[in-house]
Amino acid sequence: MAIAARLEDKSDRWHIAVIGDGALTGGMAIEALNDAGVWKDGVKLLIILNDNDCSISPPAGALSNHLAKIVSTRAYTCAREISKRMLKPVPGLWDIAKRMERQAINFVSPPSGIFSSFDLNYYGPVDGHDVVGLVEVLRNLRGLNAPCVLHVATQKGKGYAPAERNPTAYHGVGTFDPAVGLASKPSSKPTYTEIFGRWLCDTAARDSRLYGITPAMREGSGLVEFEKRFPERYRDVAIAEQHAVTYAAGLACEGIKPVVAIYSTFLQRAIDQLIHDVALQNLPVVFAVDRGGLVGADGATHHGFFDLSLLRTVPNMTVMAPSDENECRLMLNTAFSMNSPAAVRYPRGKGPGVPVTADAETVPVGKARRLLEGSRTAFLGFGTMTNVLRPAAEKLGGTLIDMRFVKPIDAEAVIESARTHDLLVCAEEGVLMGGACSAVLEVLADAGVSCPVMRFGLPDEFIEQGTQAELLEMLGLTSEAIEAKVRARLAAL
Ligand SMILES: Cc1ncc(C[n+]2csc(CCOP(=O)(O)OP(=O)(O)O)c2C)c(N)n1
Repeated sequence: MAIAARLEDKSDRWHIAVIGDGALTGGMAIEALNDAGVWKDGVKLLIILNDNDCSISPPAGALSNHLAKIVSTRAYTCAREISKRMLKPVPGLWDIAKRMERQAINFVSPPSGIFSSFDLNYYGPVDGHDVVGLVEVLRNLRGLNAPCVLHVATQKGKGYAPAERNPTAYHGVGTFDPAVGLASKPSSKPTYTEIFGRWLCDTAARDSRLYGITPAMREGSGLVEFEKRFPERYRDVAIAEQHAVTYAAGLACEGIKPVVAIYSTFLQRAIDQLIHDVALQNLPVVFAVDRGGLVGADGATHHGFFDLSLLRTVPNMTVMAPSDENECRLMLNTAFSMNSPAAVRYPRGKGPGVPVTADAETVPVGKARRLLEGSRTAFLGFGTMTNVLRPAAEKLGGTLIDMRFVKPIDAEAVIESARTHDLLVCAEEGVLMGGACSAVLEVLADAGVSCPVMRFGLPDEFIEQGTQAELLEMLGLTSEAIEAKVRARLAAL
C-alpha cells in the first residue's frame, strides 16, 4: 500500500503495520522487512513492533532473545523523554532529521541488530504503556519520509491483574465476568485436542523416536503435558509453519518420527513444504491436523475448510478423518505406524463422547467401516459428518458407512454402495469443491458406475463467525436438513 501511494503520488499518506514479536518470527514478516529496507524516499511505512516478549505462550527462538536483549540493554526510557530528546537538545534537529533520515534517527537511537541489517531506520524501544508519550513519538515520526521501525515494549495482559498473571490463558477469551475472571471449565468429555495430547504422550513413552513439533501453538494443540514429560523431544519453532514442516522432513530423513501438531488453517501456509519436502520424498511425517472444519468464534480466518481438498491431491499422502474420539486414537496410531506421510484431521472441541478404548491398535489403510445396514440410500460420512448423517440414515432406513479415509478412499465400498442402492448421500465438513465427496464422484466416474449422488459440505464462499452449531444450521448441515433434502430427492427418483 505504501508503494502504491508513492506510485499514485499520495506521498503524504502514512501506512502503519503493527506486528507482534511473535508474528515477527514468521518467515513472511522477514521477507517483507527485506523488501521494505530497499525503499527510501517517499515510502511512508511505519512498522510498529509491539514487543510484549510473548507469543500465546512464551516466545520461542533466537529473535525473541535478540529483542529481549535490546529492551534490557538499551536506555529504555519513557516515550515522552525520548520524544523530547529527539527535538530539544539540538535546535533544528528535526529539520536536519527530515533531510538526513538515517543519520538523524541513528542519532536519537543507535542502529539495532536485525532492523539495521535490513537497512531500516530503527527507533526505540519505547514504553508502549505511556500513551501520551507514544502519541508524541508518533507525531514526530510523521516528519520522516522513509520506512522505519518503532519498537514498542509492552506487557501482555497489562491493566487486568488476572491477565497479567496468566497472559497465556487470556490471549483469546470468550465472554466472562471481569470481577471473577476466567472460570475453570469442568471437563466432562475430552476434546479431540486432549485425545491427541494423551496419544502423543502414550506413544512417546512407547517409542523413543517420536518427536513433537508445534508452530507456536503448545496450548491450543494439546502439547503442554508432552513438553513437560518429554522436553528433549518437543520443539516450538515459533510462528513458522513452513519451517515446522521442513524441520519435520529433516528429522524424518534421519529416522526420527516427527509429529507436526498444526491447526488446519495454519497448515495452509506450509502446503508447499508438505508437497516438496515431505511427500515428494515419501517421508513418514504425521500431521495431526486440529480445528478441521468449522471452528466457530474465531471466524473466517480460522475455519479449517481446505485441508481435505488440498491434501488429497498430494501423491503419497494418506488422509484420515475420525468420526469419534476412539477413531481419532486409532487413526493416530495408524498414521504413526506408516512409512509414508499421513494426516489425521479432527475438529475443534468435543466429539460425540465415545470412550477411548483403543491403545496402540491400528485400522486397515483405505478401508471404510459399515455402521448401519439398510436399503435405498447409502450415507457415506467423512469424519464428523458421519454423526450428522446417522439420525437421517436411521430414520430413512438407509445404510451408513463411516468412510474413515479420504485418501486412499475405499473405492470398493463406494462402488458396492452405488450398485446396491438408489442414492448415495455423502457429507464432509470441508469445501465441497475437490474434497472428499468429489473423491466419491471420481471413483464412480472411473469405474463407469452411475448412481444419483447428493453432496453435503461447505459452499464455495468464506464463512464468517458463529458457534459451530449455528453455522451448521445456517449451512443446512444438520441431520434434519439433510434428511428433508434426501426425502425430497428419493421422492423425485
Ligand atoms: C499463521 C498463524 N499461526 C499461528 C497463529 C496463532 N496465533 C494467534 S496469535 C499468536 C501469538 C501472536 O503473538 P504476537 O505476535 O507476539 O502478538 P501478541 O498476541 O503477543 O500481541 C499465535 C501463535 C496465527 N494466528 N496465525
